[in-house]
Amino acid sequence: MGNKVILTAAVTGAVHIPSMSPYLPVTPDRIIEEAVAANRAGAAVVHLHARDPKDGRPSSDTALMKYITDGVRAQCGVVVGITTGGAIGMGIQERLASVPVCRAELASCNAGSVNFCFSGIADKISQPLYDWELPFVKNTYTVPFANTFKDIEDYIRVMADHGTKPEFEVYEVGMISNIAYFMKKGLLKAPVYLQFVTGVMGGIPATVDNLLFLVNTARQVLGEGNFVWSCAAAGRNQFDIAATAIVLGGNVRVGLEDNLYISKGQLAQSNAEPVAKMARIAHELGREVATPEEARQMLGLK
Ligand code: KMH
Ligand code: ZN
Repeated sequence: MGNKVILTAAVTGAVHIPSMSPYLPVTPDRIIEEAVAANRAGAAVVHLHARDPKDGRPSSDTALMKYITDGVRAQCGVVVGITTGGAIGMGIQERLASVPVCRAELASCNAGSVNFCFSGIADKISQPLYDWELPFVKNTYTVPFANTFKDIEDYIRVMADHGTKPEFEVYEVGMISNIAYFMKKGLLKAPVYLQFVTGVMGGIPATVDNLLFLVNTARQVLGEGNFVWSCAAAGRNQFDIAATAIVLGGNVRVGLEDNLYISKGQLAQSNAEPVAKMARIAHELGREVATPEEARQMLGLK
């Protein structure tokens, strides 16, 4: 298994808005289709958010999230991960509510508070499709993404009670120490799963040096063998940083949550496209993609 790479498809997220791409999946059925197709293209894991089918706004509706996770599981064996980050502006309990309902194998667990700003999108959209879009993105200039120690502890406990493993979203290097704190407290079993989310405005920039810094810090703070890591890069550095992660022996997340483009100026027409591109790059670099079953073993899922 040592050589296998887990590809995660982050299918829709809660950053990009429908006006940015006609290919961003919004309805539950489209999200399901995209997740299943991403699995066929090589994704062992999918990371799922829900959106309101009427207008594509990020949604915390647990019935929607359950419909999506059940739909994906009915059609393929991919490892299903759900968001607990939700969208900027959602409440802490609101973001957590799908964990007991969906009982997914993985759920994101945001490892600290950070500014998470994408208000600049508003400058690029002159004719938004929906009224909610520009106020939503502009709001991220003033509202932080709060994840206190108490919040993180509550999330870890609720996930443990429902058979869900936390995927720690790490936006800044100091957040690795937050995870170490919960390991020392006995709330987490090794290996913990880290997703380095680079390139968010407010978090660590997506550079090769920073990725090395994150990986080396995790080795020092958590101890080699106590963690599995993956890397996502928001925006145009997605593929460069993902290729670097593959060379460094890590795992990779791509998908329309993080980047709407497949290459400079060219929109990706599906999540399967960036997944297939990463699978090709991994193959060329001598690493094959993990199956969902192999990913389960590597992540210590039951
Ligand atoms: N939408 C972002 C605020 C997660 O899924 O946990 C956070 C996010 C991370 O997407
Ligand atoms: Zn997400």
